[in-house]
Amino acid sequence: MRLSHYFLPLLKEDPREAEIISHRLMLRCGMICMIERGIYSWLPLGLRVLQKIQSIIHKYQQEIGALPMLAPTLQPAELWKESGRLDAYGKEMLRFKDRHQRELIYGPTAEEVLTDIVRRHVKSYKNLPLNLYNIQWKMRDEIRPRFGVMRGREFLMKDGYSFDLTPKDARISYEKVFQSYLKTFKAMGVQAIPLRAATGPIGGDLSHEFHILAQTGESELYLDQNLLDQEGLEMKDFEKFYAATDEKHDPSSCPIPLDQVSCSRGIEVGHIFYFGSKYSAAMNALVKNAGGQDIPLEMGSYGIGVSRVLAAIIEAHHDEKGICWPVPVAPFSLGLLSLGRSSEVEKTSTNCYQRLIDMGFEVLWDDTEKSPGEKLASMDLLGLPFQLIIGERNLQQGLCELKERKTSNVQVISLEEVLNILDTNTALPRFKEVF
Ligand code: P5A
Repeated sequence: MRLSHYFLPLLKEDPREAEIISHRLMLRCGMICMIERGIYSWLPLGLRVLQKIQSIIHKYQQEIGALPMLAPTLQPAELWKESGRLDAYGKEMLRFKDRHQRELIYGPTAEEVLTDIVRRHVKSYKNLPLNLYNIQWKMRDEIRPRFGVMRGREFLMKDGYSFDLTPKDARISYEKVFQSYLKTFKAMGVQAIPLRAATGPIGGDLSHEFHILAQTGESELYLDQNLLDQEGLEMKDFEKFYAATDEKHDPSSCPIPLDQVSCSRGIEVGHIFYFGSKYSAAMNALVKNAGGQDIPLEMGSYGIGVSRVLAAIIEAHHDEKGICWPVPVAPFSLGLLSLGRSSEVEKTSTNCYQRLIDMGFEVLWDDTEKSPGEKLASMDLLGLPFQLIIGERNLQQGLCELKERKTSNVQVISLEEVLNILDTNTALPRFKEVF
């Protein structure tokens, strides 16, 4: 992508309304634009990252056999009357009437919708287990939307729903999602810690939240210090460590010495629930078991805050100059900067851009008239993993600079060497067609 053909409204100054770094950087990089408190437009650069995050989610959902679908954003209030939660959600739920005076809501979550689909079409245990998920906009009329997309009113959520015959099978489904969420967040370049959590208006008695540790996190977490050193654990191993959100933490029944418990702040990027037959019994979603009896489905639901995790990734990956994107979620892998206006710089940059595109890399080429200083600063702000800098002086010796954004490590080498380094970097995504 040529910057001169792109829409990237960068801000030079820190916007005053932004209290935390991810919000500041998202605004400064032209990723989002607020249209109303807690409601944002996603500009081209922001959307690219959102799409990267979504493809990682799809990959790991597919791995556990969960099936993608798309539920509507609007739901009839009737369904929520059936489940008995219409009032429980209170003012967070946006309600309105259509022209026929039918009460509708903008879905804050979709347990009722999915229970309704499954009760219509699944009648036998032979069609189980089933795990359906979607990535869809949700609306929660938060009393205090803040920190940009971190706590929005309209936000993108991955929400999945599992259906099983028995509590034992349902727990297996829960554990599968638990495990796959750890992989999902890791693939996005962040470490998410699972903690025992309260279930709130979703219900049930088994629940875990997934948190990314960050000073700016809104949640207070109580963790066994040893948990932080662990890698590749299964759910049953995690259960051995004490990890609780502030709602669940109880110093009087904490099983480990309190001086071993560290209190940290975290951003809740995922939340999973096992609630058995809460919705299926209320909504009459029954299946026949092997003995021919109709019994209510055993269910769980599983959420990831897709737009929130994007902000959390920035909280975890930035420095004083701007964002440092982890490779898998970076909007482009590489920034190409042409410094100076000589025809040599122009010719080499054009050639280089074309070759990088042909190799399948996602490149953002700053081909604008801005000064070298400005180009370098905005590329650092944008935080693409690599920068390829073509400047007049180096070019006279047939050289250019390859800079790794995260480490600021610079190599002054020939263009062929740069292409070779990039070509052998297997972590960089390659595309046949660049969207
Ligand atoms: C699980 C999926 C649920 O709604 N029903 C379907 C269950 N869980 S949850 O914890 O309430 O939400 C899931 C995740 O959505 C993110 N989230 C938000 N992100 C941005 N702004 C908000 N206002 C907001 N509210 C929830 C969180 O990451 C949460 O874990």
